[in-house]
Amino acid sequence: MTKNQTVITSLEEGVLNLTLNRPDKLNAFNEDMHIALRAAMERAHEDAAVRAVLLTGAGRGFCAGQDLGDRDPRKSDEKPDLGHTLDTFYNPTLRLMRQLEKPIVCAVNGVAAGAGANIAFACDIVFASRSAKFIQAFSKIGLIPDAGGSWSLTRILGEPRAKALALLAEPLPAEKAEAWGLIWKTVADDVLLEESSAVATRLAKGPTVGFGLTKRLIQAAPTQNLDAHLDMERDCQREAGFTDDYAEGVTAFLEKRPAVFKGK
Ligand code: T3D
Repeated sequence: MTKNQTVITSLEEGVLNLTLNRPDKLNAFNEDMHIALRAAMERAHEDAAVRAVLLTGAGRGFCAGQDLGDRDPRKSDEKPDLGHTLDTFYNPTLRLMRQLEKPIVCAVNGVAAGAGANIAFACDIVFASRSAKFIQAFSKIGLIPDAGGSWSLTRILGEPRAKALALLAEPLPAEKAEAWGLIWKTVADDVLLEESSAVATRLAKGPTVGFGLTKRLIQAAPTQNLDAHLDMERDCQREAGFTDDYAEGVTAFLEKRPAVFKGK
């Protein structure tokens, strides 16, 4: 286990476990945490031993977005260039998460506010503890929903709900987020990590290339027509059919035994 200041990282059974670790600040992002999370996502891309990612938070919160202590207007006369901070920190990490052709499971263990909520929505399978809530806190401080929030909320929920969440900044309880299709599942607080970790481990033992191609297809679906998408499915299925895992899956079926996938 590697323990740095802000993101605890460990690799177990093919799962890269990432715990945002500034619990006294509800895991709000300072520069160190931005850099550590980005480095972890880069590792997830490059390290073949990583076949799934599990993201959670230490303490009672998942992530409270940007550390506002680092944005204190009383400490500087200069107005910050937040476009620059998005370019430098949030956007590269969000792109790495969406482009990662391995599953990312998120265990939202408590409040997820601002960019913290939207980072959770960028994951592939999101579990939340029953006591968790999601807050588009941006409007309370005069900002817009970032970390992909104005995109993901609109795509998943449609304009009416996306606008109400963003403009009112009211907490959305985990169970309602599940009912609205924003997350996969709400579970009891005391089993959150166990359940989400079991799913991440199961995914890490799966056909990684096929999972990556599936993620690519589903993410491309909203922006292309059926014709283009059918062509893309053909290309991805061709690639999947060339994997050792496909041969193993079919062999295992015919031999009436569980498949042992290698992620190749
Ligand atoms: O700047 C850029 O780069 C642009 C990008 C922006 C991205 C963003 O995410 S903007 C949105 C930033 N986040 C927020 O506005 C949320 C602020 N936090 C809250 O509204 C509340 O803390 C919560 C609703 C999340 C939770 O409330 P509660 O009552 O459960 O906890 P609390 O008492 O407010 O917080 C506990 C501690 O965490 C507290 O510290 P203390 O008083 O015990 O020393 C609080 O100050 C600290 N904390 C919580 N959120 C942040 C934070 N400290 C710094 N930054 C935070 N975002």
